[in-house]
Amino acid sequence: MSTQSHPIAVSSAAQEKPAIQNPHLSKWVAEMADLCKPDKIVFCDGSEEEKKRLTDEAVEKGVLIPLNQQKLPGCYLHRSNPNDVARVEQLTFICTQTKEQAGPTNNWMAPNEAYAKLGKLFDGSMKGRTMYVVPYCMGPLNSPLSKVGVEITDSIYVVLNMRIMARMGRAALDMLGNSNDFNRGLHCTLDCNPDRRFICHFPQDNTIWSIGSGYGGNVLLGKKCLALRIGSYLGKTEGWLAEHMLIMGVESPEGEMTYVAAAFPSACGKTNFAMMIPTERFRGWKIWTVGDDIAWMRVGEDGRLRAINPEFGYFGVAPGTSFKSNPNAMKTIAKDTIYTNVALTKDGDVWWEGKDGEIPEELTDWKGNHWTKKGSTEKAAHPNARFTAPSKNNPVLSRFSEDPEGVPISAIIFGGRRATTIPLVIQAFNWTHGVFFGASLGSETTAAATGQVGIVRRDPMAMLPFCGYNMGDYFAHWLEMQAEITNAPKVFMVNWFRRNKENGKFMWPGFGENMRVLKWIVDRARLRVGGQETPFGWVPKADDLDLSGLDIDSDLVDEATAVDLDEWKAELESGKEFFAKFGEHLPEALDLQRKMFLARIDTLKKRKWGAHHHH
Ligand code: TSX
Ligand code: MN
Repeated sequence: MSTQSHPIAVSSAAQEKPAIQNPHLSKWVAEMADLCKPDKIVFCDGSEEEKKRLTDEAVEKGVLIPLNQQKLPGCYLHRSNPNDVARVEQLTFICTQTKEQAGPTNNWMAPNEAYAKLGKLFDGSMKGRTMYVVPYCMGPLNSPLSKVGVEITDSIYVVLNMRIMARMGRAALDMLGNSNDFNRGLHCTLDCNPDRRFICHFPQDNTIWSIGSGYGGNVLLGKKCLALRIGSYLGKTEGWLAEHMLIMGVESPEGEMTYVAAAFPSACGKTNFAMMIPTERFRGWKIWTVGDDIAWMRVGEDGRLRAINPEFGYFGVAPGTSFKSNPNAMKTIAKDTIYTNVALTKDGDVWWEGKDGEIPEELTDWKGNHWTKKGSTEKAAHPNARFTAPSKNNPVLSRFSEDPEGVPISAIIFGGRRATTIPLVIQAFNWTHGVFFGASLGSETTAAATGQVGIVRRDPMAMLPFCGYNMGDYFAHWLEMQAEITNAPKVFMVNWFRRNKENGKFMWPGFGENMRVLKWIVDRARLRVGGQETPFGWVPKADDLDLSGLDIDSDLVDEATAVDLDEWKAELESGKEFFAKFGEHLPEALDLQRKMFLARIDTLKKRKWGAHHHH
């Protein structure tokens, strides 16, 4: 059966040529149309005309609510189904030939079983609906690091979000040409019943099938599904890295630019860090955003690790975002933004917990119900409410964000939210030690809904929910990358969230003051500042961190940067169990790193090393 047997609507720009010239693409679209049986197929070209037409249709159908166009030009509100507000890890599957290939940290389904099970759900799922074919490119157009995907979806919301998050439409199709090398993504919203919700990845087929959800992380297939899960698998087979990292350029007052990539688990303020404005003391220093969530990194001709941001927009958490925490994000989302599950004010403005100013007396909450400051106990915005905004709105977007060669990475940072143990900043001794830092990454839970608050969850490289193959093999891939890199980035661990043991308060002011830490990192990466060797890595000496003008007690900074033998011993012992999960797949080098750490601690405990180094 061919696409001709279905009524086809094409948008204007595509009408000069046949809708799809690529034979592999037209064959696949025909097969998927055969399966889903839509009333109509629309090939998206990414044009302004198409955006307007789909936006109008979404408004008419109630999928989008126009916001106050004076205050928020080009902005709309979307309310999701209340049972469909976040990624669902228990319904996310890696469908490799064997369970072992998916590894102990992923849900696994055999590919044939998954195709059969989801095939039944997709069968006729688009009857009476329109099937949109959305070609897109992850990464700068025509960059050797970029990848093309095509998402088939029945959701206008998905099309309009994909348009912001990726280079979408005709340009991506032109880049693909007649190649068969594209990711095949199929999505159908169904009725958002969690019993019929599955997000299945077929790394060996470069295919994603997502059904039963309308929530971003599950349905904007270019992002977590392609750029991380499938991407990490492609990275392993093709010799590059797909990472859950922000990318930033750090510019000195002299105009020297240093690029840093950083992985943080959720609720650590990754987007805030990616758009950080240094405090007054660091006037002349500037942070430029290349990306806020995902980095694709490959060794360049020059032997350095080069990174691109595969995305074209920000899909960020709204609650907590304010002019105080992130002024650049507030400017980014002031126009052409789709808001999902935020609260609505009487005059068509948006609101969420943690926004600047007074809490409004009355709102419409994220479910569309009347909400009052005095009478309501529930939150007005969903805690996972989102904004989808184009990166070109970001006032500090790096002018190299579209560089097809990628930016050269000098430092890699792993960060977590930890009340104890992990110092403000520590540098690994070498690449292998740095990979050990990443593999040991952990963060404390903040949302009460996900279980106990303050429990350390292991989240290696912040990739636990996003690694598309066996994570033990992923660690091995990281270690092997060293062979290709002649000029390896220096690796660091940071913790903005250490608390004072006596009063429980955060010891480090964070936010713009993180520039002080970043400067040390840049200077270390450029081999021009001192440090103190500890059994765990390099930490700044008292005078190495520039603390001038900082309104906190120097004892507190000492405490924030201190390392404690007993705390680390407990940390390393708790890591043993986690590493053991990977069995034979855990690289020997990582387990040896852990054991060497422990042996050093035992040696030093006999000599009371800690007495000189913490207070
Ligand atoms: O984003 C954060 N960053 C990185 C910013 C560049 N947050 C918010 C995390 C929630 C997503 C932080 N919170 C940071 C931080 O560096 N640090 C903290 C902890 C903290 C919170 C409040 C204060 C200080 C530290 N308030 C006062 O000191 C007044
Ligand atoms: Mn993320």
